[in-house]
Amino acid sequence: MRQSPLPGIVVLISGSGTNLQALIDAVADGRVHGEIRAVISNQPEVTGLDRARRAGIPAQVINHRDFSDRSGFDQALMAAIDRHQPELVVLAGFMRVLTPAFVEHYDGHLINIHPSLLPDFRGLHTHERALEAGVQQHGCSIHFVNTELDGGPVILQARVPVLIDDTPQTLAARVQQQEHRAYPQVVQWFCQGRLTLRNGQVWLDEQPLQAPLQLSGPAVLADTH
Ligand code: NHR
Ligand code: GAR
Repeated sequence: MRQSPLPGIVVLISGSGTNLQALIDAVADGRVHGEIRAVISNQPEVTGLDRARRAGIPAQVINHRDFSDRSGFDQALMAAIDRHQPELVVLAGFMRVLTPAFVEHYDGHLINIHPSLLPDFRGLHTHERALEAGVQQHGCSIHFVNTELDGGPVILQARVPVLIDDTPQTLAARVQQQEHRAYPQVVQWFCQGRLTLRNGQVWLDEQPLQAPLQLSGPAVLADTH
């Protein structure tokens, strides 16, 4: 029997693309019922572009340095994305702040993974700041993007302990293992039509979330990225 077309996904990256790889792997082994139609990077020659090409996904660079202002870059990005008519746009280590025009264009169809337990440590250098603050727990948050930077409604968080001898690098690696579990789960909920944004609130399975969901349980397989 012919299946209905899979929901289309466009992934925006700026770097190594390990979250992209987690999504590619999840699509390949049937944990995400979606189709990654394109990967777009604002940085040329990053590893994430190779990951896309290796998976047979169209990979494109739109270099923000080629534009004189943010709105010109965002307009070009929107045109490139809309060619693929995606249901979902996924920010996966994407490092450029997006204009309100961009965010509003994809309202309810744009998600980000941020390396902290929001609302703590919005912005950049989150692992350094978590260590400086002396928190005992850290982690990642997946949220719908709105015009408030890292301030959109949170869908799912995953927590890790902070260890006494952690460096920003060791802490980042522990957080990223959880990112690679959490992001495919959220993308799958969206692809299944179970996850929506309504009037600024996250809904899962026809229920509004009263608080962010928490990913629990140990990773079953060692993370190999
Ligand atoms: N755009 C909007 N409107 N809202 C959000 O919540 C966004 C966003 C764009 C990206 C990711 C975010 C993160 O998870 C994200 C969330 C980049 C910066 C930043 O300051 C801040 C937050 C995030 C991403 N970028 C610098 C800039 O001038 C450039 C830094 C660099 O190139 O290294 O855009 O943390
Ligand atoms: C991830 O840890 C992600 O949470 C973070 O960058 C890393 C990207 O890794 N995102 C941000 O800092 C956004 N400002 P990846 O390219 O290997 O997926």
